[in-house]
Amino acid sequence: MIEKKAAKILARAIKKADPIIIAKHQHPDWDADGSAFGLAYLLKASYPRKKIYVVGDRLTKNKDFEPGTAWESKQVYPSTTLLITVDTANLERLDFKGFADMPHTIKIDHHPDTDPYAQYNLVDDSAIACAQMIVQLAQILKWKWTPEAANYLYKGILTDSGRFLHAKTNAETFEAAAFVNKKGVNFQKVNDELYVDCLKNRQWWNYAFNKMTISQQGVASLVLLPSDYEDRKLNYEQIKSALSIMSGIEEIKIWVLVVEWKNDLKVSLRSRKYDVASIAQKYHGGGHKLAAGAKLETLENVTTLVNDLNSLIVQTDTQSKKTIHQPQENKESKKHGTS
Ligand SMILES: [Mn+2]
Repeated sequence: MIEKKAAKILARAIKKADPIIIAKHQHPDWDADGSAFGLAYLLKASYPRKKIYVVGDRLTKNKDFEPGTAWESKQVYPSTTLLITVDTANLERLDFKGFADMPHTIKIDHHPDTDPYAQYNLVDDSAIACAQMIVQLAQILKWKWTPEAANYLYKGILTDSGRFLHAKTNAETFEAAAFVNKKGVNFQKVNDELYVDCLKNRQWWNYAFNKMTISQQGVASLVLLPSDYEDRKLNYEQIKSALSIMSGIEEIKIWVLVVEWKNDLKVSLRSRKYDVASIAQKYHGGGHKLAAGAKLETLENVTTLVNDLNSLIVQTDTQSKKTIHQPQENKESKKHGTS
């Protein structure tokens, strides 16, 4: 839950600011896009005279709050410029080049605050989605609502919570969802927009599922190369969505997706139980205990990575067998989610 004191600090900074630039992480997901646009529509409704921009890649063709091409190359920003970043844990991942030139910066995020890069860092890592935090801020600060703001923020909550299934989903999540519903969200419509898929994507999943391999210990791995996706006219998000075909399968304890994209080997690691972040750290990555990301240097490293994950399963299972007769609450799994 966001403290009133923290919300007031944000409100004071916003009152003094013009323009306000809202930035998010590279390759935005719906929580990043939803938080950024949700916040932009709320601020525009509440402070109609302020200039508000959303920078970086977008998930849709929405042209609102576009900064124009000149903006990012601008040498001097007015001293009243405020940058608000959403859903972005590390500065390295921020989809905005002008950070160093920003006179005022605020970070609003729900990941562990390992990189407090802004002048003010409003972080709640108990929140399932950054969008949930924006809804709470709007409630505390009594911002004006529009149906667009409500729809964008609901998409962030719905996707980061895995449709209200992931570990950190709680009463606050449902309260935020109920609140945006009263502000104009049509649950059915949003669900159809996000989850009704096209045949091309399902055929891609089918192809990917057949390419997946599973180790004896239960590590599923899927390596997707340009030769796999080039002829299919898929964007990065669509390619990466193949990660989800490996989830929710009893025999698969850890699942790994490696995508070769623009000369990078991007790795996504997921599990229901095992601390995959500890392995991700070995491979230029990190993240949550059950959902982490990494980068590989060569394709040969996939074997090493899978071996490390096999060992992680064996070690964790041996450890839990040893401690089985002294039951204790697993605090770790409560602290970390899969957002
Ligand atoms: Mn998020």
